[in-house]
Amino acid sequence: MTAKLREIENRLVYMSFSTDVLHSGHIKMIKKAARLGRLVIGVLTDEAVASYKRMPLVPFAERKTLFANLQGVYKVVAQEELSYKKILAELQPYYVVHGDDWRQGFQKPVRDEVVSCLAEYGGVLVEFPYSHDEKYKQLDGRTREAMAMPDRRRGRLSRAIRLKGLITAIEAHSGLTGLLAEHTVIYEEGRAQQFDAMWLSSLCDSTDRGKPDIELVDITARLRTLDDIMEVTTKPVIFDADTGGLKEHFVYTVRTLERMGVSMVIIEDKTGLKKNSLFGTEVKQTQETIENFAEKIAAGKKAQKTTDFMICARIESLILERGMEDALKRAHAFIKAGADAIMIHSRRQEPDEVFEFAEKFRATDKCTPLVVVPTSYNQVTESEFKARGINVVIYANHLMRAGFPAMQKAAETILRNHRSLECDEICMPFKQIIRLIPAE
Ligand code: SPV
Ligand code: MG
Repeated sequence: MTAKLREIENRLVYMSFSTDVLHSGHIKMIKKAARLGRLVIGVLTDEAVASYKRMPLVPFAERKTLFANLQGVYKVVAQEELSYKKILAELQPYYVVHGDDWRQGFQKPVRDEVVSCLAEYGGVLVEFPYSHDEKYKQLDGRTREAMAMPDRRRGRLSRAIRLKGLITAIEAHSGLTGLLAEHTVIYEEGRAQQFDAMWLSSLCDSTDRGKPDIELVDITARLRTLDDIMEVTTKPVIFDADTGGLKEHFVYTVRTLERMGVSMVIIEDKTGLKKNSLFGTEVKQTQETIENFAEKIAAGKKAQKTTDFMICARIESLILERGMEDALKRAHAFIKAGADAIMIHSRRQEPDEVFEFAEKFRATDKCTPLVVVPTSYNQVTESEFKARGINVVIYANHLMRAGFPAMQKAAETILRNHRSLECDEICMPFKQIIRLIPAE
């Protein structure tokens, strides 16, 4: 064999994969790529996949094994970032192979970076035509359906917190708002930005029914809303269970939520007639004793059947102006009773007290997830929360608050004009609204 031939055969060819499902289209591409030289497959780590699309269904180790056992694959490596920059600098492959679909759309910035990395050392980009086969779309649909099943959905919240450090949740109070939470996506620097989870707010569920947020909308009614949302979505759910009710009732709530696939229930340490926290001390609200609330948490933990269901204790000491020491004392006591996470709530305009709590809490507890609801101190960005040791940011009422003024304006516009023509410009075209719900 001539030296030239050997050199050609030994050329490294690099392809990167994030897919959960390997189909014949991928196999075809892999076969073609393997003919170019020694094929190295970069498998995106779970962290990398979660950071730019959704949580992977199949964990990294399994995806890696899958590729390692394919014919024509020389080696499998971990690609730790969406960007190819680091891995290309390390491997310096002669070829990078990709489908041509990334020439446009949100992956273009990633492609542009690959092109400039290859130019630095004279590498070549090979793009194979991307296959838009209907059957691959169906496969993807089936993967999504599997993600909606309770056992698949439930554990994804704690996994996402572990992988990403900080996750976000947006409120949903109906099937339609659930669809928005599920599908709203924006593209930024080659990444698809979307919400990780949904918040089943008691405030929004009550408001949507024209009722006050005082546990009047009971758990049976709340479960109806939950089921409507779960029917049309796949993302993990954080359920606002108010005070959790009586300990004897809470154990049933835990089992039901767990069975339905909810990932986390949050209960607040109040007793008696619960009022919304944003009222603070303007209304009469009573905080539960540490002992009683700890007992409720312990009973809930004992009742659950799986290991991935989380009970989060929500502390109202700052809302009710009971002080930082009380909030911290409660946090430690509730964790001792079995709480898997702590939500610290505040209604101040400034984040100072939440930051102080996080700092003091993290001084002794590095790992219990911390949850915040920054409705009033909404100037803080997600990256700042992350830097301060917060793990879950809940946007608790924004779809409800955005929807109501739009509906009110439409109603007033019709009344003012005695017809609906003028209203059209603020309404979604009816041709679009009938397509809003995806057909089976
Ligand atoms: C809710 O959304 O129902 C909450 C958060 O419990 S708050 O309204 O801020 O109390
Ligand atoms: Mg609530």
